[in-house]
Amino acid sequence: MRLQSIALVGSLLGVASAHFHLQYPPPRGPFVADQEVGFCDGYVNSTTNRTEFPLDGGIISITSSHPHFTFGVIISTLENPTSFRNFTQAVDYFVTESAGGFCFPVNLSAKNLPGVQEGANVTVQMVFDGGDEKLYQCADLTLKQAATVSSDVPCVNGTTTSGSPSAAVETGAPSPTATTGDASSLSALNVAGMLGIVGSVWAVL
Ligand SMILES: [Cu+2]
Repeated sequence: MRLQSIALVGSLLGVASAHFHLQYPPPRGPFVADQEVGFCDGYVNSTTNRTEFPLDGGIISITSSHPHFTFGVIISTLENPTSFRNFTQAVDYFVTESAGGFCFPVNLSAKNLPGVQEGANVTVQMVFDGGDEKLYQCADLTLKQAATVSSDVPCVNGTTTSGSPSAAVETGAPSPTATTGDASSLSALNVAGMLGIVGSVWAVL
C-alpha cells in the first residue's frame, strides 16, 4: 500500500520534474531536474569544451515532457556569465505545441548583437516554460561561420502543429513516451525523473 502510493506520487511528479531536456547544442553537464528552475540548470561556470556552433544556420534540439510551452534563447558574450543580467535576447519567445522532440533552426547573427561574431565564445541559455515554472539550460559555444551540425544530432519534432493546436489535442496527440524519433531518450529521462522523486519522497518518509 505504502509502496504503491509512493510509486504513484513518483510517476505523477516524475513527468513534471522531467521538464525539458536540451539535446543540442550539448548542455554544460548532465541534466538535473531539480536544478532546472535555476540559472543554467545549476551549472554556474562555463565549460572548457565549447561546441563549435554555426554563426548562421544552427539548430536547437530539445525533448519536452510538456506538450505546450513557451521557448526563447538568451545569449551572453562574456567568457563566464554569472547572472541573467549578462544575457540579451537571441531568439524571441514563442509558443509551440510539441510533445517529445522539438527542433528548430537558429540564426544567432540575425539580431546583429555586439560580440556575436566569428570566433566568439558565447553562452546560450534556453528559457522554457511548460506551465509549471521557468526552466533553464545552458550551452557554451564558439561561433564559427564554417561550423556544421553533425547529422548524428537528433533533430525531430514530436506532435508539432501549425494553425490548429487545439484540434491536435482533441484528436488525441500521442503522449511524449509514445512519440517516435527520440522516444527512447525521453522515456529514460522520465524514468530518471521518477527515480529522483521516489528517492526524495522515500527520504522524507
Ligand atoms: Cu515541467
